[in-house]
Amino acid sequence: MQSSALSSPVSCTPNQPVHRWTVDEVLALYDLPLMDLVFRAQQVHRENFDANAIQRSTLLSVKTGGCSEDCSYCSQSARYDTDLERERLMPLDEVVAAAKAARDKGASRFCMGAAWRGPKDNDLDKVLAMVREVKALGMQTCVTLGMLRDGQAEKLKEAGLDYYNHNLDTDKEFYGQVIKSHTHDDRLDTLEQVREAGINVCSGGIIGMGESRRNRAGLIVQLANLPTPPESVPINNLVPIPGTPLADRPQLDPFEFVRTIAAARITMPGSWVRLSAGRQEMSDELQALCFLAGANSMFYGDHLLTTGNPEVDRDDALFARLGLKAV
Ligand code: SAM
Ligand code: DTB
Ligand code: SF4
Repeated sequence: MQSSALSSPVSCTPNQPVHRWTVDEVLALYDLPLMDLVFRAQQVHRENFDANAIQRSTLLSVKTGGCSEDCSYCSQSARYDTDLERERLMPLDEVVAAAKAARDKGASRFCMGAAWRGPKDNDLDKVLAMVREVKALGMQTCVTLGMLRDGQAEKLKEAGLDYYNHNLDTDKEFYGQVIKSHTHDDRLDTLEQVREAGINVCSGGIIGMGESRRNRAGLIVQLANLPTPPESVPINNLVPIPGTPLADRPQLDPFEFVRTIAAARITMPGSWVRLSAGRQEMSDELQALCFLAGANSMFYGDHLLTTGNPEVDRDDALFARLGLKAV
């Protein structure tokens, strides 16, 4: 007779991914005919989620521009001439008013972003007050503040933070071609601190930066093979920003974006996959295809951090046309 461990088809130990993906396996997903890939992603999606429910987060840039880092895609790096007005940390009352407005329009999560390499302790204290007050409105809270130092994640957890966003952005191989002021390992280190503090992890990447399909597959593998995959996986399409080194990158085939969503869905079946930056330029039909491929989260509100997002009325009309419900 087999032992129960042997007879069990997958050993699903907490904190262990069900399957360790290889880059070749994920490349094989990318290489499937699109209809087969989307069908498979939709099957996985339906086994794990309500296929008609989309989670909506609203973003607010609480500290804009003047960032020390050199991320080649970013409007907020002080190293590039991007025409962006640098702003100080927003006052608490303005942040709370924006969160209330987002809640009243139907967002379930409020995500506050700061253009920092990482927060200084006195800035962190101000963000902790924002987290407490937004949480008190009954919303889920998320912040993205850059790299964290020892003890900072614990303070965020104590303040009631639900999610910390920190993207791997691209795979380890391509990372140094896009960002030189910090490393992929630095990003992993912060993700570990967030996880250890008991905060949900939000981590994804950007596609369309000139990376290869292998790099895209590598990013998906690195996210899926984390000791625990991120609860939330934002997939951003590069928004080209004049003045940045990536301003003139040619547009990627939109179906490659759909394939990336599908690969994220199949490899991270229990994660919320977010259709993120770049949505303003997408047709309603392309967005519907992304939902079919397993995206079930989006940024909702007229702005991302420094660039536009579809207007709330357009999104509401899309939800009505597709019979989607917000969660
Ligand atoms: N400074 C913090 C950090 O780097 O984690 C938080 C803010 S940063 C703007 C958050 C994320 O926005 C980046 O990791 C990147 O994935 C995304 N992002 C920034 N600029 C973008 C662009 N032009 N197009 C697409 N995504 C972008
Ligand atoms: C994420 O993955 N995308 C959001 C959020 N996390 C912080 C940011 C997108 C930024 C797009 C460019 C901008 O508006 O500056
Ligand atoms: Fe700074 Fe974040 Fe922009 Fe990089 S992505 S330049 S760390 S704000």
